Amino acid sequence: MERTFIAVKPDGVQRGLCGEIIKRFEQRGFRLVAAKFLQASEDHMKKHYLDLKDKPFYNGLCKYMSTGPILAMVWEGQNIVKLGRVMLGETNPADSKPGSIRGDLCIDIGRNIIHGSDTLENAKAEIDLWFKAEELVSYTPCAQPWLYE
Ligand code: D4T
Repeated sequence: MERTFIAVKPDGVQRGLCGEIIKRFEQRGFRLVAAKFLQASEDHMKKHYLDLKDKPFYNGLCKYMSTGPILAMVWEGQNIVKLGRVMLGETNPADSKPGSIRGDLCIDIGRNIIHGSDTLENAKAEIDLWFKAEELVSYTPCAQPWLYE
């Protein structure tokens, strides 16, 4: 089992898309392990997006991400880092296929509503940045044998 960090960005929260996004992960069969609703500081977002620090959009992105609430979550499941990214679609919603979250629900790259970890290593680092170990809940969902062979 893998874990990934998924966040509904301020635009997704303001547009009332938290429920739709949670629904998609639940219906796929993934398990919610942790969630918190918060307004992140610009410094926190600078840590989160540190690998993009040389990009021209870095400062604006970090500032924007701190302007409103975020729904931060950890989801668990087999191969979830890769499958989560497929569910999200491409970074640019214009390149995202219908059926993906970005392909169905947004238009602009700077307002692409959701973040998902892109590698297992980044998922671990992002989960550590956003959550304390005791905030992650372990349990066995009753559907487990109906999801996995
Ligand atoms: P996140 O990290 O938000 O899930 O997005 P991605 O993993 O899909 O893409 P990314 O790290 O390259 O970009 C992070 C974030 O920056 C915004 N962005 C990106 C932007 O405003 N302008 C741009 O040109 C790019 C490439 C969108 C996502």
